[in-house]
Amino acid sequence: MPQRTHGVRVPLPSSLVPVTIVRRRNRFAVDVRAGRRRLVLHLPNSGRMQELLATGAVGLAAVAAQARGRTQGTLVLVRHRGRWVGVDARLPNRLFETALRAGALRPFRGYRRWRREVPVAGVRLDFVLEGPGGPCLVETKSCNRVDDGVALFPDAPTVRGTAHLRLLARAARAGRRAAVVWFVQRDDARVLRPFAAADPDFALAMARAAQAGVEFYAYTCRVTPRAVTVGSRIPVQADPKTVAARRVRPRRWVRAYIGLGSNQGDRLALLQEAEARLAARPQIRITGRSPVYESAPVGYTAQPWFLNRVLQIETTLPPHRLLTALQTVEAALGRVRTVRWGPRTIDLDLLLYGEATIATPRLVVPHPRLPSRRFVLQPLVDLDPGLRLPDGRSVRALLQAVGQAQALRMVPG
Ligand code: GSY
Repeated sequence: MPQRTHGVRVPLPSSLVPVTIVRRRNRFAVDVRAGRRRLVLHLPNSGRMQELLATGAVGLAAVAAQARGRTQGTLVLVRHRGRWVGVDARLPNRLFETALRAGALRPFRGYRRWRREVPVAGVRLDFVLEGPGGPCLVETKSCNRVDDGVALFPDAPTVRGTAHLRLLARAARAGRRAAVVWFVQRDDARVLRPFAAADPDFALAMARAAQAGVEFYAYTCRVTPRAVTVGSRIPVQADPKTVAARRVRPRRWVRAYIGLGSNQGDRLALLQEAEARLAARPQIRITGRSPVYESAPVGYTAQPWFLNRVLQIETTLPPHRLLTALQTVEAALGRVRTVRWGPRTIDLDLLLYGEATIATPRLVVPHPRLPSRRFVLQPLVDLDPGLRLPDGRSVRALLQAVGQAQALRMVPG
């Protein structure tokens, strides 16, 4: 059951000014329009926030009477899909301190004194709380990325964040209490997870910190132009299965799914030849093949229709070596990479690898476009109607959500 926390509220300045985002100027500044004025605002947040800071998005800013340095104010809120979202990453510390004073967060009741910005082992910790049971080390984090109810953190690599987790893990192993508290500055999250695709090192550090005994808490917030108020506590899933790819070393057979696509030459023969070349490897066995579908091109649409199918395989190859094997088959069958997303004799995509979540510059698994491609989702459901992604999403539900707009028809194969 979500736990409700009443009354923890940080008021926002009363004179917030409506602005329209023009563009992100750099990591910490954004160009906006306020009426007829063009302003440069400070963005107190190092996250990527691409979906929030789209050109034309509406926001609210604290505009200074006189410009300070190169900026004329601070962006505080952005309107996104009908709700206000907080973008000031400094706010969580204030929310947490307000909550401490009010004794409003159950896991931290009983701490009457605390220090802020405490240097420990070369890192600055947000809080060290003093209580009868000994100190508790706390880092607060601001999160404002939510996909389908899942709060994802971080949305850009954070070396500092990973260093904090490692420090907290060491403290926990030494028997001290240590915690990370996320404030999701919006009200539509029901769970928080590491965003492994954005920062695999942070995701791994989070899994290790959880194993070491670091406590994780996350709270949603009700955000209005007047105040940010702490809402419900939501679960944090550190996901011990999230590991950097180089650490996935199967000794046994791992199930994986490979997407095949061709829209040049003898398309069906190419799909069959690609399968035969994979099956010829001792480390790969084919355990299922979907029907063949003819599908309208998705993405770059000025190209011929594709033939697509998905193979279910078992393999002892680790993910990057499997990727190399797929690229070797592509090269042997004459694939030349010219136009990105353009015509190709054969394309072999690693869609899923066991339950692994992998995010490295060369390989991202699950395949990042899998959830939006009918020509992949339909064959996956044909192979296993109960299939789920590592984050728990049902492939069949994703297929239903995509609908029938992307044309697809089964052909003899
Ligand atoms: O990564 C697959 C290449 N590809 C395809 C494809 O295989 N089928 C369809 N229908 N559209 C596609 N767009 C791209 S890129």
